[in-house]
Amino acid sequence: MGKKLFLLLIIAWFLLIGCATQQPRKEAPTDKLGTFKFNERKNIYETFDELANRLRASRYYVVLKKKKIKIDDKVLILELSDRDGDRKAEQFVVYPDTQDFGFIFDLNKDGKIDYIVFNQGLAMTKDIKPYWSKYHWIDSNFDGKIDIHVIPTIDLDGDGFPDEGVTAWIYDTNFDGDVDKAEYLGKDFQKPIENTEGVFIIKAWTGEFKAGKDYFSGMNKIFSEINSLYP
Ligand SMILES: [Ca+2]
Ligand SMILES: [Ca+2]
Ligand SMILES: [Ca+2]
Ligand SMILES: [Ca+2]
Repeated sequence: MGKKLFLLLIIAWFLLIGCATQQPRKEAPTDKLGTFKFNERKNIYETFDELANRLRASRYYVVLKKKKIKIDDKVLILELSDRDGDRKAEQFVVYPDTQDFGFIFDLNKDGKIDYIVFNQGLAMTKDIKPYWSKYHWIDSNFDGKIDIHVIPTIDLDGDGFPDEGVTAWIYDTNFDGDVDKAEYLGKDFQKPIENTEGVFIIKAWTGEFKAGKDYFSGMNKIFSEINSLYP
């Protein structure tokens, strides 16, 4: 009898542990961040980038919502999925024939997405190690429109590989859709990008490109569709 009781207790203990580990986390790592603060942008960026890596590796995948959307005369399917088991969406996918997927977050907890970690694709370090690279798109004033774009594959030394730890930040500081400011952020430097006749020339891994007028409108189309489906 004593042995049986002991065995039962052991089983009950394992069941309890099992249930406890299946409970959704009470506090997400992003909860500590609170709202978007410009001075903490690098820490916010790093926190979400790491979180996106973890969510992508998660084996949990439950589709919560689906919607037919139309972007530039293309009919696509937008899907929101739960990747951490809390029954709320963290991932979006647009298909067919797109590589558009990413992770979505509500930084200020107003029920609307304001932070997207968006698939950029495979990139390569200087020692030829492939890794998953992603853009960050931020609605920093929570008005439903993206106003910051972060590009992680920047090649300032021109060796044909992304510089480790260097990002380009493109800002719409007056929230009218046009770029007003841009900068590079490195591990220990901050370098403003100059405004050349209304455009900012960004030295990306894949070549230089210009950011200027109406820069955010393409991304805002997907962004507003995601928000219309969320939560
Ligand atoms: Ca979730
Ligand atoms: Ca929000
Ligand atoms: Ca905004
Ligand atoms: Ca602007």
